[in-house]
Amino acid sequence: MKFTRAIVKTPCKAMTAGITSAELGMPDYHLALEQHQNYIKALQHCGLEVTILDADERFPDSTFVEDVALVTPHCAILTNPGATSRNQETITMAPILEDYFSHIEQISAKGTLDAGDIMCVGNHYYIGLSERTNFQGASQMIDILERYSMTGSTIKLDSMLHLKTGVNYLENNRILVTGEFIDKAELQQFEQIIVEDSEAYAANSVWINDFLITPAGFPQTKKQLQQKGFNLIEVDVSEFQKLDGGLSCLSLRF
Ligand code: CIR
Repeated sequence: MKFTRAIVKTPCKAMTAGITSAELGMPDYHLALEQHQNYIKALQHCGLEVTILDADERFPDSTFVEDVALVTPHCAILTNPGATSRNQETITMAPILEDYFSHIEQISAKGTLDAGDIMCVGNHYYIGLSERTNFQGASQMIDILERYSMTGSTIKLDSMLHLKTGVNYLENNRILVTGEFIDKAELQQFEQIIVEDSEAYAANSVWINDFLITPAGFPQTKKQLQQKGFNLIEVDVSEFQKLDGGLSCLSLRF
C-alpha cells in the first residue's frame, strides 16, 4: 500500500467544547495548533502531499476528519456520523473529496457510521459496530465496498469509542492491538503486537509508507515497536487525546 496524499483540518477554537470521556482536562487550543502543525510535518515526512482545510467553528470535533469519510483506491464514501453534534461535518468534506475522487458515495439514515470504526487490510475493511456505527450503517458500507470489488465485515465493540481506538493494521499481517480487541476471533489471524492497558492510547498509531507515526509519551510501546524494527515518528498529540481523538483520526490518507 502506497499513500500519496492526506487531508487534515485545522482545529477550531470551539474544540474545547468537543465530545469527550477522557477526564484529562480541557485541551489547550494554542498547544493543539502547534501539535497539529507537527502532525502535518510528520505526514509530509512520510512523503504525503497534505491538504490543510480551514478550521470550522461550527463543529468542535471537526479536526477529526477521519470519521467523516472512508477513502479507498476506488471511491470515497461520506459517512453519516453517529454523534449529533458531528453529523453535519460531512457537508464541508463533500466538495473537497470531489477534487480527488470521481466516485463518491454516502451512508444514509438510519444508518450511522464513523470511519474511525473502519480498519483497512488490503482490499478488506473491518467495520466496528459501536455507539457511533450501527448495523445499518455497516451494511450500507459493505454493499458499497462490494460494488467496487472490495469487501467488508463487522466486529462488535464492547466499550471502546471506535475500532481504531484499539486496533490498527501495520501491514505485513501485523496489528497493534489493545484491550477488548486482543481476543476477538476476527483478529486472530494477524500477528498481534499487544499494547498494555496503561498505554492503550498508543494502539492508535498510523502506518504510512514504511513509517509508523506513534503518539509521544508511551515508552513501553515505543520500545516494543523499535525492537520490531519499525521506523517510528513520534508526535505529541496530548491535546487531542483529551478529546478521545487519536493520531489516525486527524487525517484522511490515500
Ligand atoms: C468524538 O468523540 O467524536 C471526538 N471527540 C473524537 C473522535 C475521534 N475519532 C476517532 O477515533 N476516529
